[in-house]
Amino acid sequence: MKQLSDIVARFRIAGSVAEIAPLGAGLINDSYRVRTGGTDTPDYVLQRINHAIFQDVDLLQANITAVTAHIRRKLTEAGADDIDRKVLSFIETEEGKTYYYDGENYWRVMILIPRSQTFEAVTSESSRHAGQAFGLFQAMLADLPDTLGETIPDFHNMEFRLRQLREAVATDAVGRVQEVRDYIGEIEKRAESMCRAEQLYREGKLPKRVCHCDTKVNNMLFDEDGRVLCVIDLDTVMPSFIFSDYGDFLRTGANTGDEDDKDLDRVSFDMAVFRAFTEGYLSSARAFLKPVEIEHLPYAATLFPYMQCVRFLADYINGDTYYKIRYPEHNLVRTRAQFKLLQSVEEHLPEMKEFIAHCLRA
Ligand code: GN1
Ligand code: MG
Repeated sequence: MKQLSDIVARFRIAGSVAEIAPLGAGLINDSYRVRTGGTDTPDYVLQRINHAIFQDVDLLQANITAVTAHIRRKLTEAGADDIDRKVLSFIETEEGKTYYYDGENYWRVMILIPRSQTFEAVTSESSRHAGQAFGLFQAMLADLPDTLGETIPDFHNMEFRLRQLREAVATDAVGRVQEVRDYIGEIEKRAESMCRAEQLYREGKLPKRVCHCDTKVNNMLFDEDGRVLCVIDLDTVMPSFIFSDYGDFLRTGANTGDEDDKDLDRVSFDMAVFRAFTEGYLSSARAFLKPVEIEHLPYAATLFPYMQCVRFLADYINGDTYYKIRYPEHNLVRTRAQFKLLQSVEEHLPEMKEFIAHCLRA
């Protein structure tokens, strides 16, 4: 691989590179923080795009350019302050493109938003802000004139994810199926009810909207006061059901344990986070949501731990070809933790329904 500094040099950055160091905890792309010398030049984020997963980098970057330009326009129209901290800015190469191909890998560079922080966990207070921010993100993109392509086809299509798991089971490439039979059984038991969104879509009852599709907590930047500045990791912004953004935030934000917790006693669904996030989300999204979307929010809270469980398990059975792992059983540990979370969410379903009804009366 080429020197990272040679790659950065292809982009029109301000200042000179002082240091490049690994950044973040994503499971797909590799990110680096690029520190520049001097006090008046920004720092940057250099990212190696996972080209095996995002196969059409042109489409990917075109989506991101359309989305960030649209949000910037909306913020400007609304007279927002500090816009450069509220939307990502990508840097062009000498050839005027937003990515660089070195013959082997695809790279991109964006400005590192100053005085921002990421979290792996949230409080109920910050979840309220996050809910509002995602509602706003969807609202701002509701009138995006460009049609976005699917950067990963069928990304949050539950029927498709189940088909992938079933294929993995049938192939049993590395002989792991036997040890996970119980999980496969639990997944199959719920399969039909979890495909409710696709069913409603086919019946013409449920719309697709532009969604972020990876609203896990560490994909947003918070300011010093715990308010959401900006949503990052825009690779999966594409048309989907609003359940994607609502559900995936709760999957990560309302988990009292970690996504890959080995101690299942730590994993449960935090209703205080659920309540705060839901209130925040409804405050900015209620105006454009259809009744069928609101009615299925509790379903969305179950769908994402379930889908993630299916995806982690399929990857485990396939021999760990998709997600970065840190140890051989990692995807199995993740599967177990997501399943435990799912069970906890299921126990809270009546309470969630009641809370949403209460929000709508308020
Ligand atoms: C991946 O890139 P990252 O780590 O934010 C994945 C999400 C999963 C998540 C699980 C493109 O997100 O869909 O929910 O891991 N992204 C892709 O932690 O598959
Ligand atoms: Mg990420």
